[in-house]
Amino acid sequence: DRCQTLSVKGISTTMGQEQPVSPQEKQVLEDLEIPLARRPTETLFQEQPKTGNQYLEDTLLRSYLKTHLPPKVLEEVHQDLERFGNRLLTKIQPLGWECELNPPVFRQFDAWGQRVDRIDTCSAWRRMKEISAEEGLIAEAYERRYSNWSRLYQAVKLYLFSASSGGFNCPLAMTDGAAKVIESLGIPGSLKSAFDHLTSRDPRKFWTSGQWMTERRGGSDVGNGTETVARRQPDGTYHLYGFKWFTSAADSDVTLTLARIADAEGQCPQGSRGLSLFFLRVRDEEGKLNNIQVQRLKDKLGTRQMATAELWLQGARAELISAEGRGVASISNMLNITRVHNVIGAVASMRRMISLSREYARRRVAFGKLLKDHPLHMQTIARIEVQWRGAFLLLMEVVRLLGLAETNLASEQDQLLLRLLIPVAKLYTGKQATAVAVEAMESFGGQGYMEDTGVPVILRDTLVLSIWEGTTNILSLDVLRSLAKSQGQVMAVFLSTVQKKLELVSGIAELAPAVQRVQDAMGSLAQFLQKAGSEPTVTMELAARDFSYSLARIYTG
Ligand code: UCC
Repeated sequence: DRCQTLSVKGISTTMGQEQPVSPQEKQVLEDLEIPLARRPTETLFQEQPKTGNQYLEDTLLRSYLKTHLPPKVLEEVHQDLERFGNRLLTKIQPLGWECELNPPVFRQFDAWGQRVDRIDTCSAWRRMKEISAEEGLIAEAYERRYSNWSRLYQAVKLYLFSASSGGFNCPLAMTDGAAKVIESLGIPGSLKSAFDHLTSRDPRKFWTSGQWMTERRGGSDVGNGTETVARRQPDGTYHLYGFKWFTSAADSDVTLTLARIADAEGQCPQGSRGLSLFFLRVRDEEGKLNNIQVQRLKDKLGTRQMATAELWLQGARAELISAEGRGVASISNMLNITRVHNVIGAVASMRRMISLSREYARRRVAFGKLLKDHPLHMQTIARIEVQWRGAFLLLMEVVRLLGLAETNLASEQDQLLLRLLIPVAKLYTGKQATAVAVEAMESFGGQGYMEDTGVPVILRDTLVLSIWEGTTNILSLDVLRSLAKSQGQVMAVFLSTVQKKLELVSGIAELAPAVQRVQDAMGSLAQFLQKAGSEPTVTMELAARDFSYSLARIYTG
C-alpha cells in the first residue's frame, strides 16, 4: 500500500510535461514507471514539527505566573508575553536561524594592507540587539516597574527569547552582569552614562557588554591565570596590557575585565588579591578600537553565531572600578548574574527540545501508529519533561529570590539561600540540559542528527552550558565556598526551607511518596554532613559534585 501511495503521488507531479525528451530523461521516466524506483522526496518525509506561540503553549510557565504574581502584574505581563510570543514565532525565530547561517567574519586588513581588525556580524545579529532593547530584556530588571517581580519577569522573557535568539542571549547575559556590577557600586558618576546605555530601551542607545576574564593560562583559576597589567596614568585612568584568550561577543560596546596594577617599579602583586576590576569602552566614537588588536576568532563547537575572539590589549584605556585587589570579589556580582542566565539558557534549551519532540510525536507514524501512541516513546519524553519542569521551578525560585534581594525585600535567610542556589542551579541544569538535548534528539531518530533540521544546532549550543561561566567542578567548589564563607549558615537555611516546604504539602495524600523520598534524601544529607565534619577537607572536596547534585535534586523535589 505504502509503495503505491508513494509512486502514484510522485509520478503524477513529474510526468505532466510534454516536451522532447533526452535519453537521460527517458531513462528517468522509465524508472518512474517502476514503483519506488525513484523516490520523489516530497512523499518520503514526515511533516516538520511546528510549534506555536511558546508562551501560550507553556502551561507550566503560565500556571507558575498565575500562582505567584499579584493579579494586576499578571494581567499586564500576560498581555506583553502573549504579544512577545507571537513576535518570537513570526520574526525573531527566523532571525535566529539567519544568525546561525551567517556567523561573524573577521577581517584583519583592508584592501590596502591597513590593519583594521573588523568583526563583521550579520544584519540579523544586529537586529537582535535592537529587539533586545525594544523588548527591555535588560531594562526590565533595572526599572523595577513590578518591584520584586521585575527580575522574574525579565527572566521569563529571556527564557522565551533564549532558544530563538541566535546566540544573542550570551551578550545579554554579560550586559546584565555589567549593569549589576555598576549598580552594586552605587552607579558612580563616571559610569552613569554606561549604566543608562546598558539598561536602555532605545535601540539607538543600547550597549552590550563583554566579560573578559579568561587569559591564556586558563579560565577557572583566574587568580593565578591573569597576566594583564594595568599602568596608572597621570589623569587617574589606566592603560591595560595583556592578552585576553577568550572574549565572547567581542563586538560588544564595553567590557569589564581584570588586571594587576603595577607599582612605580613596574612590579605587580600576584594571586587573586592582586587583581582589580576595570571598565573600558571597546571602541571610540568613530568605531576605532581602544588600543586593542584582534588576534583571531575562535573556532568553536557551538555558539558559532557569536564572535568569540582573542584580544591583545596594548594600552587600552580603562577605568578602575573596584577597590585595588578586590577584582574577583567585585566581578563575582557579574558572575552570579551570568550564571543565572546560564540556567535560563539551560531550561530554555530543554523546553525547546521537548516542545519539538512532543510535536513530532503527534505527527510521526511508525509501526502503524503515531509516536505519541507508543507507551515506551512517551515514557522517555515524560522523563525528560520531568527534568525540565524541575529545572524550570528551580530557575523560578532563584529569580524570585534575586528579585527580593534587589528590592531590599529579602530576609537574611533569602540572601543566604540565593548565594547557595545560584551555583547549585547552574551546575545542575547545565549538565541536565545536555542529557535532555541528547535524549530529545534521539526521539527524532536519524532526523534529529540532520544538520538542516536545526536540532544539532541546539545540541551544540547546549553543550557549552556546563563549561562556560564555571565548569561543573568549579561550581561545586563554589558551593563549598558559600558554606565556608557563611560558616555553614547556607546549609542551615537550605535544610529549614526544604523542611518548611515539605510541611506545607504534608497533608496531600498523592504527594506522600514524593514527600517521603525527599525526607529520606534530607536524612542522608544530614548524616553525610555530620560525618564529613570530622573528616579531612579533601573528603568534602571529593564529595563536592555529588553533594551539590544532592542539593539540586532535593530542592527541585
Ligand atoms: O567569560 C566567559 C564567557 C562569557 C560568556 C558568558 C555567556 C553566558 C551566557 C549564558 C546564556 C546562555 S566564561 C569565564 C567565566 N569564568 C568563570 O566563571 C571563572 C570560574 N572560576 C571561578 O569561579 C573561581 O571560583 C574564582 C575565579 C572565583 C576563584 O577565585 P579565587 O580568587 O581563588 O576565589 P576566592 O579567593 O575564594 O574569592 C575571592 C572573593 C571572596 O570574597 P572575600 O574576599 O570577601 O572573602 C569570595 O567570597 O570573591 C568572593 N567570591 C564570590 N562571592 C568568589 N566567588 C563568588 C561568588 N560566586 N559569589 C559571591
